Amino acid sequence: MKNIFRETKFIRGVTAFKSLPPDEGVEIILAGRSNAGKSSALNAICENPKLARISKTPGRTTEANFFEVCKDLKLVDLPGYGYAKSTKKRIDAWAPFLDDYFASRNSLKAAVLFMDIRHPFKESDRDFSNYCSSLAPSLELIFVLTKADKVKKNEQNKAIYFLENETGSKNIFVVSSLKSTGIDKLRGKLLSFK
Ligand SMILES: Nc1nc2c(ncn2[C@@H]2O[C@H](COP(=O)(O)OP(=O)(O)OP(=O)(O)O)[C@@H](O)[C@H]2O)c(=O)[nH]1
Ligand SMILES: [Mg+2]
Repeated sequence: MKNIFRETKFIRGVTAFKSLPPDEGVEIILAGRSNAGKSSALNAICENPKLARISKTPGRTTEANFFEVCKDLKLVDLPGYGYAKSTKKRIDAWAPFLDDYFASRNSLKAAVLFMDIRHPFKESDRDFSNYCSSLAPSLELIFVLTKADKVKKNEQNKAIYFLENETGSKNIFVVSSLKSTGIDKLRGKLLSFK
């Protein structure tokens, strides 16, 4: 089947509410701790290694980067949270913009929360989930365990079990952007919001 995500284009990086693209169609945010593999997953979904910048250094993504998949679907690659000492400052710097964004964005339908499968649902992930539920109660949370290629099958299952218990959710995907496993299922999930 044709992968419509291949046509995805970068629109712009946003750091202020007034710079947001028009609030229309469906928007899905990609969130998670720094280095969780958000940008890599976006590139794997879109089969375009040059689309979003990837780095071994956490904190590479510093703006909310808007990508247009097609006229009525956008993906938003957010800066990572939970990064070392600067975390608090970074989250505080973002908060005013994100509060408004989450609370008022009609097109925002889902948040994909990426987590390294070796470190599932840390405190900052719980904070972010709670933040989403409080500001945007109708937002669907999708949990994605990344870097599946780094662990054996039984460790993958342990992480899934742990995450299910912690969140009470079955909306869980396991992917490896490196090997492109689980990516097609995730594409299907994202398209279901269109
Ligand atoms: N082995 C493996 N490494 C991965 C995978 N996905 C991402 N990585 C590596 O993890 C590191 C971080 O990846 P990014 O995609 O830049 O992470 P991010 O969540 O966008 O990070 P920030 O932009 O800093 O928030 C890079 O070194 C990637 O190559 C994967 O599926 N398998
Ligand atoms: Mg990134």
